[in-house]
Amino acid sequence: MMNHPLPLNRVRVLDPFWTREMDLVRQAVIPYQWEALNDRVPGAAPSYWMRNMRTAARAIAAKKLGKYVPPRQNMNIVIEPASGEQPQENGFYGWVFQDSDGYKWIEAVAYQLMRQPDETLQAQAQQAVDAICAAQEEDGYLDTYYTILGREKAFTYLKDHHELYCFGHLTEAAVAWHQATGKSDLLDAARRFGQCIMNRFGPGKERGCPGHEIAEMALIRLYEETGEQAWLDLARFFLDVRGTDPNTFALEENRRRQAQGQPPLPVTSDRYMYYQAHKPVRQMDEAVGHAVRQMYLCSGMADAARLTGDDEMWQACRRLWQSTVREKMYVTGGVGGTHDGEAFSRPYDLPSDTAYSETCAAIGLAFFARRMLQADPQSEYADVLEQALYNTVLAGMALDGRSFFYVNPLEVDPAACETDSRLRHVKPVRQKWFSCSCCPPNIARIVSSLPAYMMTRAEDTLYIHLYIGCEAETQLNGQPLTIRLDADLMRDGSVKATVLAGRAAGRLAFRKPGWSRVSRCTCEGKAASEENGYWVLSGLWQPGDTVTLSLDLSVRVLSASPLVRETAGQICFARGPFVYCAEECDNGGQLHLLRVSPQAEARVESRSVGGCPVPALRIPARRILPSGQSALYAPWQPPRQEDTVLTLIPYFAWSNRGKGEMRVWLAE
Ligand code: FUB
Ligand code: ZN
Repeated sequence: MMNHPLPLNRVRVLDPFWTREMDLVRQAVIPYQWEALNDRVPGAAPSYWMRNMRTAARAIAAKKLGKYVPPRQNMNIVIEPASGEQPQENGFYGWVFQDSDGYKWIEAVAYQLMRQPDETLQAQAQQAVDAICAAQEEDGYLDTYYTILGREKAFTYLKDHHELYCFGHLTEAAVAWHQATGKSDLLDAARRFGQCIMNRFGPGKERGCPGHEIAEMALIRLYEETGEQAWLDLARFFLDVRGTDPNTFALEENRRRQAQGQPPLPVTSDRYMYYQAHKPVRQMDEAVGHAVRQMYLCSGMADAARLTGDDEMWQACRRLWQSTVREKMYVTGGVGGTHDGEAFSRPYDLPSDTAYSETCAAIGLAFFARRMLQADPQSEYADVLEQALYNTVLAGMALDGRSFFYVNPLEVDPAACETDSRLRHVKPVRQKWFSCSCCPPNIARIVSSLPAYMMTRAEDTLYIHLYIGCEAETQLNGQPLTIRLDADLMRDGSVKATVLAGRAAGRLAFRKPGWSRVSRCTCEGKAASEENGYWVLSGLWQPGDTVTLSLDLSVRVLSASPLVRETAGQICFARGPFVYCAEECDNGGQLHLLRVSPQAEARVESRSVGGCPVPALRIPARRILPSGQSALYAPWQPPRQEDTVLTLIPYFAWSNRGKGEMRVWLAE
């Protein structure tokens, strides 16, 4: 079964919670990031994005005149000015993939323009688009790092040098910009770069594949936007080459070694697990290596399987999905537990305090889930999509939209983060920007494109995956239908779908959330049947028809599998899609001394956190008193404890009230 997200300009989000988030991105995050891309945020790490684009454009002009003087720089993965020195006028700065930050920003702007036109914003994005087009070489090549530092070396280090990753982000931005404005300037730039890539790679040409995946799903998006088969073929080529021998990353490594007079290494794939190039994709069965890469690969695979009917590819997607969500995902929907390479660890290794759980990896999981839903609407995919979105993805951004988390731990002790090198990656407060700033613009683009995750449409069925209040214009069996969804999961579990306009025969499918223990779905004159975790109602739909859902938002107590060593003897709390945490500002420090019973009755209380109204939980608990034992070790005695009442807030809202301890998992 194939189904597609609704066009963004056909869905108007009305949900109070999500409207706030989307407006925040529009009003605070996007303008702030524009300043960041232009290096105008005092105290924040410079981005160099606009600077690199302009330098590349000047380099291209100078090359044409035969007057190009390359900067005095080596081709490193990240290049910063020497300490105390100003950047060289003609130099490249930042990470090798720096171009992608601005591409993500344009994509986010495009989605916001589909929500609501805005001349100023569009003019700024046009400036960025023009800068990109000016940085494109005559043969379509577009990557400022190589244009500035050594075009002759282009495409020789696919494993780590991210050209195809930047191409992927450019393409995603180009499609969104085209959809939002009807303008084809960026789309043409992406196509021309795509053609330049195709001139070099493909069947009968050089073998190669992205060292950081995304081009696969982006090419498929370009195919779906333009109908041009070549893009789907190139995506499949990249997927087919990956992990096959002789391994293309090994071959390129050997070419470099040869140039340096070093002996060659074996060209087998086994060394490339970190890059998901250790075996052919259709044989993969475990989520491994760099987490964002793995999630982006899975997304491309799911798209390819959907469009080509490749069952082997689909079965691999299923296995990778299960490995991810059954053995390697945090309760907050984060993935990639180890900071060692920002990667997936072994099954059930989900540490709370040293967690990596990169924001981009949770975003990648949401991409993967949405694509699994498109290929096969099963509620388990939507459950995980929601878990990632409402918890880790949102936690990546402060409630004022002005600072961000890259790493999303489930337990924080600021004093430890600041002194312990094993926790160097964990920040107790969000940062203004990062020298590697992949996450902030990624949050901007996913939040701005929220409607693409809420519903999907097949010929005869509208699937409602997320209960986010909105008005949506769609079609069933070719007939128009406008539906309003009234929902506010922050407040209660009642959801109502009302047909506002149109008249169409077909099916409406409402997800039965995994977290809702007792739920009902009713509609006068229509019986709901259950299918793959959805209530399905069929018949003729016309204005005034309503479907009422009652979802169970009572507080849930969760435990992790006993195989997760880290959380043995601990529980956490959740309500609807929200996972909760305790913060020092509500509960005092030393959160590890709190003891809470799974039977404790939680009261829901409305609170304002960082200006955002949230339902807090108040739960009777006990606190062990450290004064009960002064020696480091002593003969056991019942601990001295006192009664207390815990305050828990949704995880996404933590660290908005200053620096302090935080814990999701609490001792039972
Ligand atoms: O390599 C590009 C991006 O930077 C990755 O997706 C992130 O994990 C960060 O390493
Ligand atoms: Zn990131």
